[in-house]
Amino acid sequence: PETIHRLDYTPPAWLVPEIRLEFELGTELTKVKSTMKVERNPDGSHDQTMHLCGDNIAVMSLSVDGKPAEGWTMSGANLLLPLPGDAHEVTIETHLHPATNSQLMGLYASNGMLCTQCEAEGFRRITFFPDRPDVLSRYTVHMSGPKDAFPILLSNGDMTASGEGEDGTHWAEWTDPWPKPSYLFALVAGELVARKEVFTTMNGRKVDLAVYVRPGDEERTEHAMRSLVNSMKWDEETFGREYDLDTFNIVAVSDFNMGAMENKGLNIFNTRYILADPDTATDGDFDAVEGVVGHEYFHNWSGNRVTCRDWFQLSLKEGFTVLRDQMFSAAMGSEPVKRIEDVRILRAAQFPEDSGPLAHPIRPDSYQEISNFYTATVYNKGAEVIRMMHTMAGPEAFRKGSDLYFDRHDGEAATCEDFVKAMEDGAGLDLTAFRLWYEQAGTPKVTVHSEFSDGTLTLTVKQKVPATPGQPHKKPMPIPLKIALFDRATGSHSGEHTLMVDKAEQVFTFDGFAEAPVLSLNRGFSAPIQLESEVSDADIKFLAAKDDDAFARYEALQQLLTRELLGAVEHGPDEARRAAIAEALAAVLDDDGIDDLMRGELMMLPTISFLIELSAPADPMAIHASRERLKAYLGQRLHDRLTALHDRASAVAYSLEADARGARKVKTQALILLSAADEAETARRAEAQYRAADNMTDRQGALAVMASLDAPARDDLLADFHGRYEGNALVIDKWFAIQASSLRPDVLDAVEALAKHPDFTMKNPNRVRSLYMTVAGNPIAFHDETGRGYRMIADLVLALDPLNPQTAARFVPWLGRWRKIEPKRAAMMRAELERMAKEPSLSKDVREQVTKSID
Ligand code: HT7
Ligand code: ZN
Repeated sequence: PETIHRLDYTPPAWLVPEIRLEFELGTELTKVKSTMKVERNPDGSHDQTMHLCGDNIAVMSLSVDGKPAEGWTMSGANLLLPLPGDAHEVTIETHLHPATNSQLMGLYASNGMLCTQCEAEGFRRITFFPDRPDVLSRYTVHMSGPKDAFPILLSNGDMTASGEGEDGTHWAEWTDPWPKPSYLFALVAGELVARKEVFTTMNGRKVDLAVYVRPGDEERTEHAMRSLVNSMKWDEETFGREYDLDTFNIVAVSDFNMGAMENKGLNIFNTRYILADPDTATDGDFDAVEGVVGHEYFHNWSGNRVTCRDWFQLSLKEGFTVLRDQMFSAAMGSEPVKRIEDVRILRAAQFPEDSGPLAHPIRPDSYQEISNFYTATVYNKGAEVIRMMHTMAGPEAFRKGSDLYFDRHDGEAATCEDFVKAMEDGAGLDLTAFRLWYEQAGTPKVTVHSEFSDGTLTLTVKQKVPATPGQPHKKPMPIPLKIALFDRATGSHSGEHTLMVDKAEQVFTFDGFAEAPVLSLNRGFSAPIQLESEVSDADIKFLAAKDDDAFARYEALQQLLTRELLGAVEHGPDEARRAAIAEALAAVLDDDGIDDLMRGELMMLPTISFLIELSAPADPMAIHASRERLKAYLGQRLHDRLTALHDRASAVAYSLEADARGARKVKTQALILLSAADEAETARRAEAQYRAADNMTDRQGALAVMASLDAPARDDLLADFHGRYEGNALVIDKWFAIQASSLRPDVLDAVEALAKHPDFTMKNPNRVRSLYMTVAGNPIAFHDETGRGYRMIADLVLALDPLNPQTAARFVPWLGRWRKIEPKRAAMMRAELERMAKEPSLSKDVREQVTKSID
């Protein structure tokens, strides 16, 4: 496959200022007529030929200025159209078959309705077009179809006309006044019902809001609507961004490759991120709905009004929008808890990517298939990079930078460089060296060595950015490292410092201490680095108890836990350290000053994926065993506190308020710690929690704990859960995932049986992910010593690839982590990659991931 390089960018030779699309809708056959006003780009090459992308479509008719076109040719799937003048009208007809579109890109059928997904390169599956984000057009969309099958007809912008046709058909016309790239085009047709509300913007304009779902689901849209209204208000208050159409529609569809899509004025969502009520959605699901609704809405400015020049700039919209959704969720809930969750995701998903064969900078230099670059690096590390600018500038100056960015580039297709320049000019920062974060892949490793004499503390900070594919030699990165120096006697500090670390080795001194202070480093996770600190266990324990930065307090406990978990793999448990951990956790359980949402975070052990990262080449089973051993130890040592906590939290009535959510969180965390210590008692408590539950958080939490136990009630509860929620796709997804996450030795047998269950289908990405992504993330299953877990994932990729290459490709990176794993398993993982590579008909998506993962 062809490799596309960032530096090869050239502006388009032809522009399309206006397009009219006419759809005759049908599930089996949809006819599309596109009429484009095209004009030569004064800033482009003077190519006489217009290049129109296509994918899996054929030209049914083609005319230029009303006459049949002459001299056009096909170059592979693309159309080459010679045009003699500077401006023309081009009309093309294509035929689509939505019912058989299993890739879920372009126009497809889902659960009886028709919908589109065009980012990144799906529009070319609808009509021939210069399908690149720097070609911006005004769209008018006319659609007609049978009224009984498609009573609701939606597209971008506002509806400008509608009417009845013949033979039970009807039509609607939608006009979007804002020029947009083709990836933001959307259309939805089907039987839908809506929750509606009117939002008044900061300038008093009324906007009609609607959340469309399938009949029967409308009761589960209240939280999505609330989240949308909150997002609109928050973006006005925090970034000064107002909505710019009279209509804002959201539609939930059950077959979707990703989470959601920010099409202008018509966001399309995976049902998973819209539907939520207490009986079917956990607190985590509620949070995810809020975050994703916010994310897609925020794209209206960071992505739509200012879009990307080319796909290498993806982080321009995604990194910035992730930061915006993180800030929004923090503002709606608990800031420190949200920060902890975001860092946990970064460490579990992005750090492994950054140190593996698929590592790439947040602005990649090349790709074969752009869908493979919707990664944790582009999204989450991209957000961290902009967060560092926020840290360096402070909130007011950052806002000046973002205002300037939006003003300067409104209506444009911009680059990451444009964003950085606007931040420099608006926020008054010098980001010359900081631009390295866009260029270099890899997580910097930072070590801090401290010495104390005569009242002076000397910190020697060293950093090393590891080599990554294509980048063997790295320069030191500019790292804003927030620190505080604690007085041992008083337990307080005299203020935070932000050290700008930008050399391979640097020395910082601090005077005026009577005794060596305790170091609190990278507070708030001010930089996305791996910190190797020499801080003693005693000092970490001090911070775990006393640090006033909630994130740093969490971090101190995690560090202590990590030391013990990895140390025990090498040379067995360290009694003194285990006791220190138990004491620190006991303090967490006893501390009335901590709310339960934070307590729940502090009770969680580091993820196996993060521990593998730190101990490569890792024996995943040894890490898992070490984790279970520590859980058992803590479960025993803290037994009375944990059961008391479980009892206390069980008495709290259901509500969506923070206290009640916190109670549910600690309830299940207590069960998790207890489960490794006393199976029988935990099974009794889990069963009681399940049977008493009046909400999904408690029910799922109890069932997930139960799924790993060998308890008599286990199978009954699993059957009860399935029976209770039969027909509710999102909850049945949970039923599959709960079983695939089991830590029992028979988990792979169970997964094989589940793959044959009548509710399992390869056609629905949520269902496939619920079973197999859970297997890939379950160390007991995936790293089974026979290699069966690896084979299962490779078999899945090969079976899914012909149907849905994008979703199939997302499983490959799990096998690509072979270098991090001990040699015997690594060889089996690599062998599966080699087996996949031999398959001649692999998609471009899977082939790119497999080839890069083997090297
Ligand atoms: N911007 C959206 C990306 C997206 C996507 C990309 C490839 C294939 C399918 C997709 N669906 C949505 C999602 C977002 O970041 O908001
Ligand atoms: Zn996004």
